[in-house]
Amino acid sequence: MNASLIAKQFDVSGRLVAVEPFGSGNINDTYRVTFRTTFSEERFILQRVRRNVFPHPEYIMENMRKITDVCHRKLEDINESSDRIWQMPKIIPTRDGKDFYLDASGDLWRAISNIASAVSYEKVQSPDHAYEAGTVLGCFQNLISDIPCDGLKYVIENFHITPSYLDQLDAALKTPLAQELLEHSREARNCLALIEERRDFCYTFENAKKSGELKLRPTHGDPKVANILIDTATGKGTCIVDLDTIQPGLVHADIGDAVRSACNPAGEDAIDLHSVFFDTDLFSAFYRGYMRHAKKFFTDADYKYLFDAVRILPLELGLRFFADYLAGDVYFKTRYKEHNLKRALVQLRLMESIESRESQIRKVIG
Ligand code: GN1
Ligand code: MG
Repeated sequence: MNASLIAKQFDVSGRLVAVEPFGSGNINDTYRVTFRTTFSEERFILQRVRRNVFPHPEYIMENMRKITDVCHRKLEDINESSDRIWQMPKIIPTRDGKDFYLDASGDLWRAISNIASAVSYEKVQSPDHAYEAGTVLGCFQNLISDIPCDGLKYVIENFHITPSYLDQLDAALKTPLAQELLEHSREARNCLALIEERRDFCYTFENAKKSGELKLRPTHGDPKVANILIDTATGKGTCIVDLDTIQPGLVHADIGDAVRSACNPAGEDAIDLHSVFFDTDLFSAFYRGYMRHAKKFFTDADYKYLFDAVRILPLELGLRFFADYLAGDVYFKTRYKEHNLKRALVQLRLMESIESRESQIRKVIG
């Protein structure tokens, strides 16, 4: 079924005038839809959720309903006295009152409100932008920090469990395709070596959970700068979007993921590897913004593991891209032949830059 027919299943008034591909997600198909009436226009975001990545897409909607209801309620109060109007998209129901639409082939489609007058960027723009990204993530985590984890579904099993990606790598390495790719590419062999040298480090957070030092909390799962909206009128962060991966996890995965994105000015798709580095000024700005809100729920153990979080997330994402490259690009959408390999190289370069700046980063953390 095509996106236009699906768009009409949602409860929006007026006539459908446009359905355009939207955003740059690596997983789902996203469209911006416009409906018009005689006197107004309504735009919303329509998405088809990829079933090979999210085996139970209805869990996403269950979590999203829970989280957005809590956040909308709290934001009504907070916005009375905050330095900005915090926003959060809402689910637009189908014409028969459901939170999603299942098409004939069983794919889940959902519609969410468009946050107008706000933009997001693929790459970090400035220290002010990094500060806003930190502020938005800290505010969001603080808002959801008292939601009990046992009321949330796991939408992706083993998401951000770093050793599980080592397992995926090991499984891929056993295939003839992976062996052939490795034989023909020195870059691929370099990637593998960088990961192998850090195999033990991959267990850091699983060990901290097992020992009881770090506890599960509700997390966003994908807080890269492209998912942080900035108000075009004020330049302030207004909300975090892409609520697909909300589930119990460690806030450290969110921090590391946001930082690997907000402190790499060259971006995830950098062509020239030499342009990739970890910018400690951007980190310092991000951290200041983040702590404005996060200090309300942070524990001593949370502080203790911050540097490891910053170091492990680019390693984990590099490992994920690399394992997918060796498996024949089955998970992330790719735009050219060695896209996943190039993405992996960028993340691993960033990780090396983080390692070489460890003392500066620790100084910022304090
Ligand atoms: C994927 O599709 P998108 O862009 O929202 C991925 C994230 C990665 C990100 C890297 C469910 O997110 O974990 O950090 O690509 N999402 C999933 O750009 O795996
Ligand atoms: Mg996402």
